Amino acid sequence: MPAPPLSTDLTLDAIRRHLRTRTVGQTLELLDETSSTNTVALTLAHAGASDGTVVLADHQTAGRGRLGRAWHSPRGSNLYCSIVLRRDIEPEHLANWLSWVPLTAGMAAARAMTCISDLRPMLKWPNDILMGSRKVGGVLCEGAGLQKRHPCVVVGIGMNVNVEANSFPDEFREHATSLAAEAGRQFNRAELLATLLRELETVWEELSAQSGAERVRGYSRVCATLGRTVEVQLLGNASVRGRAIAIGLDGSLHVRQDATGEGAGHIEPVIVRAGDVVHVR
Ligand code: BT5
Repeated sequence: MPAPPLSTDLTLDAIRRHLRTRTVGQTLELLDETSSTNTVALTLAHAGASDGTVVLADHQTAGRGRLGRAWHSPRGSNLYCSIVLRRDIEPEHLANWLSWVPLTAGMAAARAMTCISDLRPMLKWPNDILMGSRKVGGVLCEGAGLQKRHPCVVVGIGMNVNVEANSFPDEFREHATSLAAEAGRQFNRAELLATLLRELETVWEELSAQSGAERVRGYSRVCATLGRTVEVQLLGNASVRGRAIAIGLDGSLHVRQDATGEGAGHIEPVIVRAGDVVHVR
């Protein structure tokens, strides 16, 4: 039988044929269209959805990024998915765990892309998946009950898969790309999704098993931000400019600020726990 056209590649059957996980994606809801898979997954999480539940949509009418920004989500060409993640975490480790969840999700997304395409995406701290300087995907984590001993997070991942590079809106066309635009061929989304879910399962097992130093080493290897001159917009109006020199054990970004004059070399780096990074050089 001839292969189905790629626009109909995202079916439950096709996903299950490729899926090799124990928990992540074993419960999976595939929607033709929704506002935002994160919104649906948050509702399911509040209603008690189990760890590893996945919501996937072919099209989002109100896909979102961080800080109320929009995520461009055309039909039939990309991946928009949200995963319910539940763990048993000691309260004193909660903040650390919460900062590593989005970083490790980005690592899993980059690994999955490499597995199916041989491309080598890198990560812009904290949540962008880049091919060169262009964004090919992003991660949005939202809490669904963090006050308890059993925190629950919804991890939303958007990947530009088969969308044409010239179809992005003007505002960010120069800064966006897709796997197909980079590789010069189309990809099967069911296979990519199943690979992503397997990689997520792996990174989240590693997150519980690894030492902090191993975690930092793993992330640093795929982090395009390290060594770059960056401009960081902190929450509020403040910003920091300098060289990104390290990832902290808590997943923070350490930035040595530009400074001149006596004693400049001894200024402690700024530790950034949340913010928007621009790679300047
Ligand atoms: C992100 O936000 O990068 C997180 C994106 C997460 C999207 C997924 S899709 C499944 C789940 N359900 C949702 O509703 N969301 C998640 P941020 O760092 O704030 O980046 C947003 C910015 O990226 C926008 O302001 C645009 O400049 C740019 N942008 C929007 N859509 C894009 C796209 N498809 N590809 C590349 N860049 C895009």
